[in-house]
Amino acid sequence: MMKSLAVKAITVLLVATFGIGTACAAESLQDVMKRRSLSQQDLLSAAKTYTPSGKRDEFVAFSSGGQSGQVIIYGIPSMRILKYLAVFTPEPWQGYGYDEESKEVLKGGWIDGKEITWGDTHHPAISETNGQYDGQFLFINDKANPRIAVIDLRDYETKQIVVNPVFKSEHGGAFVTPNTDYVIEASQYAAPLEPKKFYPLEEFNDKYRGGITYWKFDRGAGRIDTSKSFSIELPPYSQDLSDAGKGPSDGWSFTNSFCSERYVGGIERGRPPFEAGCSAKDTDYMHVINWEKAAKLVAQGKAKKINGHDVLMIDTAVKEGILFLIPEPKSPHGVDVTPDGKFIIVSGKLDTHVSVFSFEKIMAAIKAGKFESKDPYGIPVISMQDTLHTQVALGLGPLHTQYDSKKCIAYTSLYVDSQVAKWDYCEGKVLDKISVHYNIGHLMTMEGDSVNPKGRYLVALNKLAIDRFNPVGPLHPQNHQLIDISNDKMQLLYDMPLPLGEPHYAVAIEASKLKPAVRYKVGTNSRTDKPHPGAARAGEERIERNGNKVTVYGTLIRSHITPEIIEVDVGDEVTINLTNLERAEDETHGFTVSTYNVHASAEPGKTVSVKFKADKEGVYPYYCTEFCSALHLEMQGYLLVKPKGWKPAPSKEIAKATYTEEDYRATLKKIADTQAVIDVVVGYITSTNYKDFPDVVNMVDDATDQLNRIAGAKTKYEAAAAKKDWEQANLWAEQVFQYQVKAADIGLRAKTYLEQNGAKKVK
Ligand code: CUK
Ligand code: CUA
Repeated sequence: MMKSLAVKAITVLLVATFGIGTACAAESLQDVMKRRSLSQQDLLSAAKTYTPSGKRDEFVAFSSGGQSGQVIIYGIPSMRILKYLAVFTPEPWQGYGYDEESKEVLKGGWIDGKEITWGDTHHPAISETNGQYDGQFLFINDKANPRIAVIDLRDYETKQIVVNPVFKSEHGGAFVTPNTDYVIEASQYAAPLEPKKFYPLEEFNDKYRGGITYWKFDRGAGRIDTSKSFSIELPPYSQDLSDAGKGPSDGWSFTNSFCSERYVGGIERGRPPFEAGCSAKDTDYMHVINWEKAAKLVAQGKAKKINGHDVLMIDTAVKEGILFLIPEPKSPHGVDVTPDGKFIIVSGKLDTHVSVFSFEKIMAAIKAGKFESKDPYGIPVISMQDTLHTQVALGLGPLHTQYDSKKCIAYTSLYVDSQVAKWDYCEGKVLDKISVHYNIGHLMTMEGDSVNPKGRYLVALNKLAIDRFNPVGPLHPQNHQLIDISNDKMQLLYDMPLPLGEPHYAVAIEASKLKPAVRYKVGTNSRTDKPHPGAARAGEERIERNGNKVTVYGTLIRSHITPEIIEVDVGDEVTINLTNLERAEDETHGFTVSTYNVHASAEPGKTVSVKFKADKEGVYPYYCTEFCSALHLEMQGYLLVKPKGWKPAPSKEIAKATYTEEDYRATLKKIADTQAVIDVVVGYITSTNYKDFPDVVNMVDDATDQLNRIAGAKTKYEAAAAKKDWEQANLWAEQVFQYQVKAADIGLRAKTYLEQNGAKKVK
């Protein structure tokens, strides 16, 4: 041992002094450029994106996860993925769908009593205060099964899933009003509003409907209040994207549509297909809605209850003057309100133009009662000419628009051209274009749909990657391309493969606005934010039986699961509650029981539970699934499922190892040595102003927890030694050593933290 260490030390010295042992001297920047065929431009891009070890990103992006039903979180400009956040789909790492608390959240998303385990997420939205991102909540929609999820950014957990009570599909959500009073969700494919109601397609125009739901968000509760939410009935035009007005247009919302032809396909019945009939007319309709007044009408009882939900019918909406239509170039996609709230920009997917509508002109026409016609449902139609500010030819397939921090500057994705166009919507002129790879859908600038966009970067969310990455089979990753927009010319910086579903939209917020917690108050159910009835503190662990129901109140702390043995009878219903007693940052424990398909992730302070029927007799190890300490592998236990009528044999004891007095003395020596180390660390910490560092205070509390357990174990080893039971004496002494090791580990981390964060000597 000594010898090998010495050899190692000498080798290190030789390498450091003479470069012996390395192939050649360190490469210069020029060498690396040559070897990797990098241009000056590449180096500039690298310098703009490379985030050195330990440094953090300026912005955090929340991307839809498409068919994965999740949210993908990454940093900008490094484009490093930080988390896949489970929303509509079970996700085992987070225990989502494998512990009881998250199952309750997922259950909120069941439809007609049916479990739904996937979602098609499209549009994430960050909560806003006065039109600015506030970093408190995130919302995202499920297009396939019309639902909205609420994620709390204090702990990045999905708290609620609400099912739309009147739609069968949706798309134009989630978009928030400037103070997050409402979360907007528009339907997509028209269907009868009543649940489980059948009407033949021949009755499409009469019985099928679209609509928009305004979900009332209760910020204090951090949940959508379904009882105060309402919808507006709309014609069976396929409503598409939405956006809320802001500034002068606050109180209004805009939703466009396609297939206002109300065409019904059916090749099998000899009819031309949907795509032909749905793009026959030159225009579709933008819906202009006064949601603020709509909410008042609902409060006055003017809505009709459908499936227990308030719906303002078209007739009422028309009579009360809250619903208007404006023709827009056919098959439009994005509808995006400018940061100042004065214009609404609509992209006509099949047109080369983007159309800039003026809110002021819209209001003037409404005020003057100047309408060009009514649609078949009696909704007043305002003329396009009366409301257009300008139209700009950008290129083929314009889809979505985002804004810059610079006035009047917008960026629009061009799907067919595979380009991003930078243009001026006040003057109506194109400023720059850049090619992307390939077929861009949405694009995103930093806080680019708020009243206060931050500029700097743009991400192109491309639909195809084709040849950009190492091939991984016929299914390719998505490609999010980072573009620098801080100068007049856009510059492509980075390709990021995104290997999870097809993201549609993403939103990015200044990282400094996000302030997630590092721990829960001990015993919290993270999905309800309330104290968990199954919580236990140290010393309160127990197993209770009530008939065939066994409930475990357990705890987790490095490196120990209490209890270590759970005995049940075959057929028992077992609930295991676990509270993580840790306070230190990132000290998560996981929990699973062999072959019972349960898993939980218990972050510091959290209480989680897993539940299953012990329907097969046998021996099932359980263990901690997160590598949490040097003795993580020993963080284990046994679930014993006993056969019916099984009785233990009278004299059997658990197999013993044999220890001698010598072993016991050696362990005592080890304890004394370790204590000396701990004393030095404690001496250092208490000599500083450590109380000024809340993170260190928490670490010290955790370490003290471990040290406080020593007294009990010490009494046991001394009693055993007095009886010359060296087996017991040695094992309890070893346990004391384990408490010391964990305390020392935390203590050393606290010491490093203090050294790195400029703690001052006070003694
Ligand atoms: S959508 Cu997919 S590219 Cu759902 Cu916003 Cu436009
Ligand atoms: Cu706790 Cu591993």
